[in-house]
Amino acid sequence: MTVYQATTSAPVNIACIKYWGKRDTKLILPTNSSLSVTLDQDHLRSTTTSRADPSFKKDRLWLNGEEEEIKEGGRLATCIKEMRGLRRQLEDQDASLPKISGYPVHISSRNNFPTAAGLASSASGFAALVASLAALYQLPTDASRLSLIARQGSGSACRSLFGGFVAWQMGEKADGSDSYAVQVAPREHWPDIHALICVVSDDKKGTSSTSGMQRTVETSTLLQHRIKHVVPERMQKISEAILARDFDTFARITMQDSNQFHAVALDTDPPIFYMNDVSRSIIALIVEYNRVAVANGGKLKAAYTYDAGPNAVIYAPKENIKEIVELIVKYFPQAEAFKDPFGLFGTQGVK
Ligand code: 2P0
Repeated sequence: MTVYQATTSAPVNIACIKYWGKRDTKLILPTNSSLSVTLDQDHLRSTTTSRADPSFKKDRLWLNGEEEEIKEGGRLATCIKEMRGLRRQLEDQDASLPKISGYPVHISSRNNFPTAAGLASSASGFAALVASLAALYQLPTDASRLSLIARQGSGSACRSLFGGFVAWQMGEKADGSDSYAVQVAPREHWPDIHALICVVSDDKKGTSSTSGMQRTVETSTLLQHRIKHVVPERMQKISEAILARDFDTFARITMQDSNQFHAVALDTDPPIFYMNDVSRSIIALIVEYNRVAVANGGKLKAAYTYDAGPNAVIYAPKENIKEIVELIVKYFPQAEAFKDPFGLFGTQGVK
């Protein structure tokens, strides 16, 4: 008997220009474009196995070994339905293909890092889900095409289908057909950039991104300014900086955009705080590190960025990483304790 099963994995991505706000909550269409770096370390990935079998009674999904309900009309159901639809189209065109689109699927997904700690588990999770169904159904793997479906699982997931430097173009159409991810440059274009992840806390975050960003859309006037007058130019400038391997500009824009995202969260009613005192101390440390470099006639040496949680991600050229780790361990001696449990503290290559 033929077994129809496929396993794939997808990495976490960390945004330099942040996605925060939807203009369509069902299709997950954003209020601004965003840009991220896909991490290429083995220990920041979701790995997903999908299996189609006529003996299964219904579609089921397990996340880190715990079964999750696949709610009708929900994000998981939408992604599975869309992928199944693409398989059905292939089967309609080619009668020799086995009709596995009619079989229920069982899906098992595992993250090798703490879920919901502001480390974008939904991004790698939905990207791995879509990639694994694409492999199961033997669909042509055009990553931008798949990103349209991963986007409907979780917005940031569309960016994890590519390695390297990735833009999610917000698009204009009401049906979302032009809201997908494209690769700005592959990892090999700029291998010198590394990401250092400092796990300040691995607790589940207080306000989920989905509900937090909707509250921001409804209440923040600063968000409207950001959408119209800030992000379009930053997308352009940071893309140029990546293509030119200009770390100074890349770092400046990355830090500005992290700051504005957290300002927009604070401008939400009621306000949302994702960073804590340790997060802010790490910002102060990086600001001082850069200030000294510039005062000595040099350029910026590191850039911090924070997502919907307190953990710091620091981008820097490889030659600076050792010095930055030493600085952090000096000022945050407890950082040593973070090294082992999840292996997240250390240099992370980016793909
Ligand atoms: C980002 N974040 O661009 C931004 C920065 C968090 C801060 O994408 O509702 O989990 O599933 O589309 O993708 C978090 O948002 O939200 C996010 P949904 P998602 O990475």
